[in-house]
Amino acid sequence: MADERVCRGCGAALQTTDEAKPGFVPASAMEKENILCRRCFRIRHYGEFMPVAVTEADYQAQVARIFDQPGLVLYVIDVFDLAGSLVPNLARFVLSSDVVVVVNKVDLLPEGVSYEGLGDWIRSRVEKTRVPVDDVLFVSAARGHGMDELLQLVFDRVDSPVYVVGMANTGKSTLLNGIAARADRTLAEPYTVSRQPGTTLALSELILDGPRGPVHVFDTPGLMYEARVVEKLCSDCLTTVIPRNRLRPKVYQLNPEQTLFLAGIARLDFVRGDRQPVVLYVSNELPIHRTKLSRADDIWERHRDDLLQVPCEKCRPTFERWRQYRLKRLRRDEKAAPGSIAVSGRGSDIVIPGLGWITLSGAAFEGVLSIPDWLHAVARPRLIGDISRRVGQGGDVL
Ligand SMILES: Nc1nc2c(ncn2[C@@H]2O[C@H](COP(=O)(O)OP(=O)(O)OP(=O)(O)O)[C@@H](O)[C@H]2O)c(=O)[nH]1
Ligand SMILES: [Mg+2]
Ligand SMILES: [Zn+2]
Ligand SMILES: [Zn+2]
Repeated sequence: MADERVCRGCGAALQTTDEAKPGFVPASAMEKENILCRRCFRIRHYGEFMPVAVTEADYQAQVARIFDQPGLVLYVIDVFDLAGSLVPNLARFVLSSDVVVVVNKVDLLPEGVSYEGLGDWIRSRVEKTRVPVDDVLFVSAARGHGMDELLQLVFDRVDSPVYVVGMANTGKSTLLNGIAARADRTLAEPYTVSRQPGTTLALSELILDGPRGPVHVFDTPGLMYEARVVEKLCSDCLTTVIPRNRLRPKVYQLNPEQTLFLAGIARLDFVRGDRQPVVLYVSNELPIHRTKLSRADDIWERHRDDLLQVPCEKCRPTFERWRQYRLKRLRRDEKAAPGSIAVSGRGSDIVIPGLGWITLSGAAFEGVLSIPDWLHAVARPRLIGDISRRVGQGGDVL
């Protein structure tokens, strides 16, 4: 595995014959020691991106190694897109391994989040896919939070391999670069990281010199999965939609018959109920537009470019068809109707995977949430307790 003939950045086998295929380098470059393929070179230096889809069959062939040589699986989850982070059919590969769910990108979470509540919710969602979870860790691979604790787990694995596994774009390569840096292992070439999914193409091995002996850690390619916000948007749109900094909650005091547009990606109609605060946890850059329910269709028809902005014209065709959920705060004895989302009397977070979430307070609410038809919204107990308290803590009241 520690073969010189693979690209240090993405794991692709190096070749000099086909420029269009992964792993291409000009023949003259083959003489060097730590070789970076041309694609990695361009991603790093020019921010160009040439996504390469790892097919499911290819992917499974690669992760089959985990089944043959069990060890510690670090299952990396994007805290912003749990649904889009669950690897289909992972269970059968990891049954004999220890699985630690590594919830990444927590630097983006607003202050005041209940990590316990979030951890329980994530654990239960992962366990529903039959993957046994030994532990849940919260990290920011990019900013370092939680990485020391993670490194201790890794250093303990002197007798079996460690695999960093997860869907494309969850931050696996960033995590490995962070582990290497913390383990005082200077990489001649860091693993290639990019804003778009489909960066790492094959397994690549990193040998750490731990206090108890050498540890073998593997970066793995991420599986692509089309029904995710991150795979439907161009690089420009992603700059607006994917948060880059800690979220600042936006609090809207809404009256019935008002609508909120979360760019041109989601629409919340508040049809009936009590005036109440509605809190948005989305990228600070995402354009939000509040209007009367009676004007909302007109905004959608005529103001996508100036008011809603994202998705851009090029990305728009995949965002034309909506899926609609009825949202309703239920009374105690009431059951949710099919196709609807129940809001608890204690308040709920309505999660839109890859975009963020909307917190409803639990006051009387009836409305409709519209999102693209390839996405699925879910409700979870709210992560942040008292909304009115939040307002004083850096939230914007609008
Ligand atoms: N805010 C934040 N962004 C992160 C963090 N870790 C990774 N990212 C970003 O997530 C994106 C994907 O990171 P990668 O490390 O390339 O993800 P990957 O899982 O290796 O992706 P593939 O190789 O495509 O499977 C990049 O834009 C990273 O900067 C983090 O801790 N916080
Ligand atoms: Mg990667
Ligand atoms: Zn490469
Ligand atoms: Zn776009």
